[in-house]
Amino acid sequence: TSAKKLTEVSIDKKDFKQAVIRHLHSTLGTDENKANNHAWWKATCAAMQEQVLEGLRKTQKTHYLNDTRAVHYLSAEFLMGRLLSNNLQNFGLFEVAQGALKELGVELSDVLEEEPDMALGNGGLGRLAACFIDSLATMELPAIGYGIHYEHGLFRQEIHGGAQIERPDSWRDYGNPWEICRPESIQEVSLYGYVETKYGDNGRIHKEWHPGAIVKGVPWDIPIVGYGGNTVNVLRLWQSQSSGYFNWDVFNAGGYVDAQRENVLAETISKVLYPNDETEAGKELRLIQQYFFSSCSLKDIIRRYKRAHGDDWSRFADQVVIQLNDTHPAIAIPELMRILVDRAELDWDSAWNICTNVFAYTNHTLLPEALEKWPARMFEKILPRHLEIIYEINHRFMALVDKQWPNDNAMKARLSIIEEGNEKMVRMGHLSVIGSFAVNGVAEIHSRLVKQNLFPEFDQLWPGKLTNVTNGITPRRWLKACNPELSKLIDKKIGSDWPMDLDKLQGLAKHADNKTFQKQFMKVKQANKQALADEIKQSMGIDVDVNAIFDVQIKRLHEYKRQHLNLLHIMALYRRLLEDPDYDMHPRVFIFGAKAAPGYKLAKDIIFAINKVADKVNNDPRVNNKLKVVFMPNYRVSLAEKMIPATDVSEQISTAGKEASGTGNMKLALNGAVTIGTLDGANIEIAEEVGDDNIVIFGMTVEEVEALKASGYNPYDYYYNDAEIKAVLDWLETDYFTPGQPGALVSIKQSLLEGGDPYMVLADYQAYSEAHKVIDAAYRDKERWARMAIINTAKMGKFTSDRSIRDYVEKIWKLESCKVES
Ligand code: DL6
Repeated sequence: TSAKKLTEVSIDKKDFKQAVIRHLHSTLGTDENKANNHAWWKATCAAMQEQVLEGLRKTQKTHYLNDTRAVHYLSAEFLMGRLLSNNLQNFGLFEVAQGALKELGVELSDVLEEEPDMALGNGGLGRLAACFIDSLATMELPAIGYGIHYEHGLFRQEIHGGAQIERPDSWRDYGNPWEICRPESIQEVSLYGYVETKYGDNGRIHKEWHPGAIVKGVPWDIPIVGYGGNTVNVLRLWQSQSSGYFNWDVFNAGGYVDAQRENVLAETISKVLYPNDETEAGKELRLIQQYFFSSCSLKDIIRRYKRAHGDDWSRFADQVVIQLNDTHPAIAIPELMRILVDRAELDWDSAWNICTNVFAYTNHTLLPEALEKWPARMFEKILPRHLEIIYEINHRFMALVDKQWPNDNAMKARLSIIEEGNEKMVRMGHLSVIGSFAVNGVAEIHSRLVKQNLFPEFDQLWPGKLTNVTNGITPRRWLKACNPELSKLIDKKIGSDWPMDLDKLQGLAKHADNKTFQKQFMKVKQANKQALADEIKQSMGIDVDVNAIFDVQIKRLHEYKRQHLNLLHIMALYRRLLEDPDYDMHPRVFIFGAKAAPGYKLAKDIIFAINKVADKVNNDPRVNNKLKVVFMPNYRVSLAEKMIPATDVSEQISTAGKEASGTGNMKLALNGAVTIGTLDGANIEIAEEVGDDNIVIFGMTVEEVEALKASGYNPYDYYYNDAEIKAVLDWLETDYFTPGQPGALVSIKQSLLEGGDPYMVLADYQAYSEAHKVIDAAYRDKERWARMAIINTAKMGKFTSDRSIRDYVEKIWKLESCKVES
């Protein structure tokens, strides 16, 4: 492979060892005798970074000399996780580093544990961005990721007395060895102020924005190493800093406190990641964050373009495509218009023509609370010129709507960027669709629903603009690196080129009935389960039996993802065991990992309930170790890497129509877990790939959900007609799980009854319970289960993020790969 080729020519064990020692001495000022694991980690990163930076230099030079068209992936989130292991793997240097450190008496696995996760994202959307930039570099495509250099990433979760407590995340407190500051590329961003209208000699109106504040955007570059190590792209993250312009005047005039206030505002912009995931975040600071990084990124893109093309804008759309990862960077659309019309003095139509050939937008959710809208009033205060531009875009768009649907005011109201109501709002989704040449959903069913339910008129207006690109995951991180033993087994069976061509895994299918291979495959699973069991014992003091079924639900905590459906079923199993100690079930360990948005009360209540039920069940001798419940705190990328290889059953149980795609479902199946899931998001496509025998599907379809809702869903029907549901919900009201605190878990019951059960948990309960019996029976048949697990791994080729990127390239970006000579 190219990784091997590069390794041969780049660095061997002896050189690597020398590089580590050199950095230990001259970068860190310590030596082999004094160094702790943290120092070894830093020295190893520095040794690796030498290789990485050489790759980066070559890549940038090649792209510049070839004047390549590039994609610019704008995302408010990049959930990168750890980089050392990934970079070693992608450069083909993992074993080299392992051997070098071993000779120094150091275990690479211990060193890897020193790295803090780079958690600059909430969940699926941010992790998708991280997988995509891995694939872009691997496929040698010219690409830059743009985002925010948050000082604090997603909060660290602690569990106290069963409840979630949020602690600040400080991923770069002791320095981050991968990032490079680029002061030479600092950008300035304006905020607030007012707009002056000027009339030129030629009668042309010119708008001048007089900002009230200017902040600096300082770029930090993180090199992104493609598999094989040939292309090293960049993730550029912007940190906000005070520009000093205004505060000096204020300061000199004696306004010390005011001057300081401006500093604080400027530095607050990139201080923290909003910890929301599909919940509302309508805060002024968030809009400022969005504008800040969009504006810095655009100016950076334009600077680079101008270096090659000067003031000739005619080729801009040929060279530049900008992908908006959700609506968070949608403000880039009016920002580009502002730059083109106010600064470059292009006429409106030419500017709009450039814009609408540059931007493309990905939608990641249909949940109304996650569709961004900003009060026009807030816009006027922070970005007065942008609001004018949005009005102008809308005015022209309304004329188009009138042409298509003459005199239809209801249609205009529906399609307008401006939502009229008590408070005028700017709809960022509408702005994104109108300003982009392509819009995609993230799984077949989601893209269909985007067309049918979210933007049907836009689909009529611009047939073909709305499309689908099913999500994917990088198999380098999510199989090769996180599951080394399975990877080695696969290498032996089908060769080692599957990480670049995941369809090759198909080759495993023909061995799915082979007893020896089944044993080998399940032996790896058992060893991974043992490693996780050790981790659970060490971090939480809970003993779990590796012969039990490891049943895992890992994702953000949200009602639509229905962790509470899982919990109700666990309580029902517990109850069945108490009523009948011989209740026939294979031992199960239910394992959760989930963070709740700090302001999302019910989500936090569900975490609390899981922990309280876990306390009771795990300490009740009557269940005879048939049932265990584990909530692993602080779910994050590096924890996922340990949980996923050890999973038998993957819980993907969202209400049909609510989970846009899911990507955890893909990671788990790739590692040989069997899905219990609804017909939602990418589960549907996973089912198509693995076949009905190798997945357990249950519950209502989207159509059934819609029909039940239309007919007037009443959760009490299920409560009164299903004795188990009633008993379990009533149990929540007692103090059985919360001794001395009756009612501590009642909010869950309330939301499912008085609250109307918005995600139809009770309606799907029976089907879910039956589906678990199917899982139980399948697992007891060892050969059948091994076959199912192998087929899951074998059939995941479609879900490599390389395929997603290929789809983007063909359908949207029209990019060409560019070979970087090593
Ligand atoms: O597309 C990535 C990921 C999907 O896999 C999940 O199904 C979806 O819930 C998630 N969406 C978000 C939405 N956040 N906002 N806005 O994270 O995207």
